Amino acid sequence: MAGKRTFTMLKPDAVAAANTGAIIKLIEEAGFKIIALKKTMLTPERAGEFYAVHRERPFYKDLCKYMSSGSIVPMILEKENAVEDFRKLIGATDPAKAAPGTIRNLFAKSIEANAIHGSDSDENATIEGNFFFSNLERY
Ligand code: 3AN
Repeated sequence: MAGKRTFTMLKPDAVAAANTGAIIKLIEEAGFKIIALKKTMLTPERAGEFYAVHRERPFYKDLCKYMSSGSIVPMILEKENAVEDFRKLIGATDPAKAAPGTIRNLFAKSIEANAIHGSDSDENATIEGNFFFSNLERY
């Protein structure tokens, strides 16, 4: 499945602002098929595990606190060239730098509360998808 799937997660700011439906509409209109989806919440410990690569960064502690502050919507998506195309659809990490029309440009509140996550490689898409979903061979 290399290159065909990516992982995304609507963050607490987007879910709390009732933007779940609007963002999913943009994702589907861009040609991504939803393979798996759920609404759930992370504990600070689970958020820390998910963002372990950022352990040494100054924003790590706040990020874990923020990511466990409300509901999230993790999803696995399918499309040709999924990882790269999805990163284009969501825009830059900092919403002030996100291109017009991208999901972060439209919905993100700040560099931390930036509405949505998108995997940065095929390898991480698999790891992150497996973090939230099991039995993916059935999807
Ligand atoms: P992206 O989500 O665009 O791949 P990463 O992987 O560099 O960006 O960062 C992961 C998450 O950490 C971001 N989505 C954002 O919530 C948070 N983050 C990144 N950089 C900063 C920063 N300078 N200050 C606060 N939070 C940040």
